[in-house]
Amino acid sequence: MLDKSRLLNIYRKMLEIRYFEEKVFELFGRNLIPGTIHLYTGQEAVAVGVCLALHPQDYITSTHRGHGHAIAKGARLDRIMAEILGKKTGYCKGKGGSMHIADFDVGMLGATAVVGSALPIASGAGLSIKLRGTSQVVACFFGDGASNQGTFHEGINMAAIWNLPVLFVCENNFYAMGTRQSSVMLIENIAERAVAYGIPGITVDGNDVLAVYEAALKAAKRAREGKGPTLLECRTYRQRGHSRFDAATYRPKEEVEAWLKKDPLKRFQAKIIDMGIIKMDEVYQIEQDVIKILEDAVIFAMESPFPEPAEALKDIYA
Ligand SMILES: Cc1ncc(C[n+]2csc(CCOP(=O)(O)OP(=O)(O)O)c2C)c(N)n1
Ligand SMILES: [Mg+2]
Repeated sequence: MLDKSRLLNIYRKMLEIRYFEEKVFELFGRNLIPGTIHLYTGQEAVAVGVCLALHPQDYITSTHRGHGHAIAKGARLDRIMAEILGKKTGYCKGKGGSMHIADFDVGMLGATAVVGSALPIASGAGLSIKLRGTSQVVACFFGDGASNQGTFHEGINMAAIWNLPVLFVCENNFYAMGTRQSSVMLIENIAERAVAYGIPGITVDGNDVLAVYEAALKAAKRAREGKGPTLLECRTYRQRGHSRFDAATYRPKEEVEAWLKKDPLKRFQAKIIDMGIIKMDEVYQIEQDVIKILEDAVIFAMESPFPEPAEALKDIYA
C-alpha cells in the first residue's frame, strides 16, 4: 500500500490537471488561446496512475490531449500555460502551442497531434534505452482511435520483436472525435490486440488511479527486466467534447451521466477520506494550494511576451 504522502500527492496531481484544464477552458473562452484545445478532464487517473509507476529518468510520449500527461510527468504548470498562450517563456518558446508540449528535463519527449504517430517514436526511444543499457522505460499514451492506425501495428510489433521497454497505454475513452469505438471495431477490449504481437494485454478501470498504477507498475517491472512491452488499456471517458469546438451531442445523456458518477477525482477523494488518510480540512488545503499555483501560472503566462517575429524560423528542423 502507498504511504500517506504518496496518496496525497496522487490527489494533488489529479487536482492540478483538473483545475488546469478548467482554467484553459476559461481562457479559451476569453479568446486568449490561438488554435483549439483538447481537454484531459475526466481522464486524470490514467496519466497520474501511469506516471506514478515511472521514475524521473523514464520517458513518456503524448498526444493532442496532452496537458495532463505533461503535468503528471512533472512539467511546470507555468511553462505549459505559457506555451498554450503562445508565449516566449513556454516550453517551445510559444511556437508549438497546446498540442506540442515537450520537456526533456522531466522525460516528457513531446506531444504530437498526428494521431498514432507517437507509437513508433516510443519504440525508437525504447531502442535507444536498450542500446544505452539503462533501466529506463517509456510510457506511450494514445487513444482508441489511434489504435486503428497502421503505426499502432508497426510501433508495437517492432517493440515486441526487439523486447523494448515500452508501456503502450491506450486511453480508451470510447470515441475518436464523434466516432464511437463500437462502430469501428468488433472487439470490446483493445488490449486483446496484444495477442497479435505476443505480448501481455491488460484492461483496467482507467478511472481508478490505483488500479492504473498497479497495472503500470507491473508492466514497468517487466520492461525493466528486459521482458519487453505491454499493452495497457485504460477505460475512461472525456468529460468534455473532443475539442473546444465540439458540444459532443453524439453522446447519449445517460452515458455521460453514468461516467460522471465514476469521476476519477471524486472517487479517489472519497476513497482516501473513507480510509482515514485525509480529512476535509486537508482536502480544502490542497485545493487552495493548487488554486494558488495555478493563479501564479496564469499570471506568469499572461505577463510573458510573445516571441519576436524574427524568431519564427529559429529552432526549426529543415
Ligand atoms: C493521422 C491523423 N488523422 C486524423 C486526425 C484528426 N484527429 C484529431 S484527434 C482525432 C481522434 C483521435 O481519437 P483518439 O485516438 O481516440 O483520441 P482522443 O481524442 O479520444 O483522446 C482525429 C481523427 C489527426 N490529427 N491525425
Ligand atoms: Mg478516444
